[in-house]
Amino acid sequence: MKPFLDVHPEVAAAQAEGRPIVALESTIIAHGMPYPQNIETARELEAIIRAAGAVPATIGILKGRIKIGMSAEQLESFGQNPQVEKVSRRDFPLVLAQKKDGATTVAGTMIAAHWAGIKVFVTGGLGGVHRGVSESWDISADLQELMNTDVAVVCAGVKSILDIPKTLEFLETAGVPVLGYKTSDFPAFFSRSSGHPVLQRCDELSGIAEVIRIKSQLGLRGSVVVANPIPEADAMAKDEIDSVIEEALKQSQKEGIAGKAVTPYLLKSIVAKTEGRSLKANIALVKHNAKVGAQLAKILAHME
Ligand code: PSU
Ligand code: MN
Repeated sequence: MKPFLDVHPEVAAAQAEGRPIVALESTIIAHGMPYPQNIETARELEAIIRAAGAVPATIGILKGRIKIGMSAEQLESFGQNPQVEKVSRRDFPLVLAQKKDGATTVAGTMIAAHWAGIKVFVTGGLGGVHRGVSESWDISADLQELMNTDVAVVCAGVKSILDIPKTLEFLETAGVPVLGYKTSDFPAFFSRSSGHPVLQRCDELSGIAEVIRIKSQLGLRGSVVVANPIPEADAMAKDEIDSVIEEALKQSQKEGIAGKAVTPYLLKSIVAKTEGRSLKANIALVKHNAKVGAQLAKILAHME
């Protein structure tokens, strides 16, 4: 896969010296947040990771080349480009063959991070089993990637646009340990609690790093999910966000939205309906994840 990757010099230097690296996704920039907050956030995440003593590697595809870490201008190009494809596992060969631009999802970013030997990835929310799955069969490819690819993912749980209990059942079947950082309750993205338990609460990142290390030494493939709830001060009232999500779901069904368009449609609709309050919460939780992810990457780098 090396011939398809462009590793940014800052990332390459960190790799050569065994310094901690944190992967970041680009779908959150291109399809998850509006301009200009998407680009501002992408830049801030990189700054937070650097300040914590790790090296950020934002991953995406430009003209058919997989970028592991990007320059400021390259990052900016994801912010306002309506042509940029959303790239999950199935999309890599086509987007590379057509030399297109592509924003990598959680699954896509995990794949590329793994190719580049990066062990920790920070995002906002995972994809999962959609509500109404028995009709739509809509299950995010993120879940299969978590099952198969050995990259730890720091997230704030999943949005309740998804069926949270079914998503957790899938992860259990897939053999993915879901650890709660300072929580015993799987977080629901905008709110700190989904009402469903994680496998284990961990109050220390060193404990989480130990689980990741042993899992890898055992040769058990797949991810460890580090569920890090949104900070209390930034969390939204569950009632408010739940009713907005209900409305967005109904609207998407009425408009016949399907396939890879579903998640971006719902995200956009939620931002519009909350007049940006959800966007503020979204930005706060990813920043928090970036800080925790950088600390985790540092501990893991020391263990090696
Ligand atoms: N959930 C969010 N924000 C996001 C996404 C999901 O709260 O930005 C993005 C991620 O990139 C995730 C993708 O990997 O959507 C999942 O899309 P799908 O459901 O089509 O697999
Ligand atoms: Mn889907």
